[in-house]
Amino acid sequence: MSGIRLNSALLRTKFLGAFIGTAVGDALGAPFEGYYQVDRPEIEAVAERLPELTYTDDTHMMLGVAESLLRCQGFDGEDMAHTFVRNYEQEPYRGYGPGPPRIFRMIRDGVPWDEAAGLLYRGGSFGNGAAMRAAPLGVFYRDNPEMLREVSQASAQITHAHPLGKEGGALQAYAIALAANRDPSPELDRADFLCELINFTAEEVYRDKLNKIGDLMLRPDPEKMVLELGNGIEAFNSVPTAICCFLSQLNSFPGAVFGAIGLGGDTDTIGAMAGAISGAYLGVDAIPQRWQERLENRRYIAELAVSLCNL
Ligand code: RVK
Ligand code: MG
Ligand code: MG
Repeated sequence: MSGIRLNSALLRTKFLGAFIGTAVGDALGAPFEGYYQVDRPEIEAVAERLPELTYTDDTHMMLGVAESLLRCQGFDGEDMAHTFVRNYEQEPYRGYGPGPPRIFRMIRDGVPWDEAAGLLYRGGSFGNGAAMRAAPLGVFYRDNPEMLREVSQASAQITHAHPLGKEGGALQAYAIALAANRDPSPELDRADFLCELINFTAEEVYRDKLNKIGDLMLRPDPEKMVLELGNGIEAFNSVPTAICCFLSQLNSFPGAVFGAIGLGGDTDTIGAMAGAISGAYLGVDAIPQRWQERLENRRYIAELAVSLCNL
């Protein structure tokens, strides 16, 4: 990974950017989940009108990843799985996908943490639930792609045992890592960034879609992005899309997130993932204050980000 040594203040804003970026993208996208494409003025109007930016399962699980990494000073599958279970039982109303609550019940009833997910969907889920929560892994393992891959896959295994679900989680974490390792000035080389992602991924479906981003990021036509990359709940129909939204709006957090939500479909999750990468690249100050101020549990989310940065 061609990263640079970042000073500690810059690194801190990047951890904060990845965490707060996930939550803001999730909360802004949530009102539009399942929509066909949405016009930017409509998203902007709703964003300004919401009294609170309330997050969903995407952020709730991302917080679980961070809590467990902090408690165990690194990855511990048993602890992370039980953290997910506890958090879900405390706040089951967050809009979880169909699979995870079933897996949480199995784990609570004694099925080993790395076996439960394989019992669903004939060989595991390829939903985007492992990718949506990847921000803490991306920033924490940013300097070690092998470890990042290994831990991303193992932590995905708790809920997403299908190889494409796990690979989506690893790819999203790596995109966040690459973004966190780049100083935003001077601007990053987008072709080089894409090339690193293509070299990283081990699955053809992701490689094929990443190869399409080179053109799409230069001319981000929503119809074409949905047609070629997808906007669905499956990891392979949403992780490359989020990466494309970030790359087509490199210098604007609102641009990346509005672009993602504007595609319709799984808006909270694609918003959360584009927000995580953009926040990791630009840092937390790129996220408009008027959104940060209204973000639910902002102080706690920020505390976790800073603690992980200091670990
Ligand atoms: C509600 C066939 C499969 C499959 C397989 C499909 C929240 C199923 C968040 C499944 C995110 C869905 C989202 C989601 C995250 C997965 N064969 N179909 N092998 N694997 N699917 O249940 O945590 O919004 O239709 O694992 O990944 O905001 O129901 O949930 O948008 O993908 O949920 O997969 O969902 P799950 P998840
Ligand atoms: Mg959600
Ligand atoms: Mg979603």
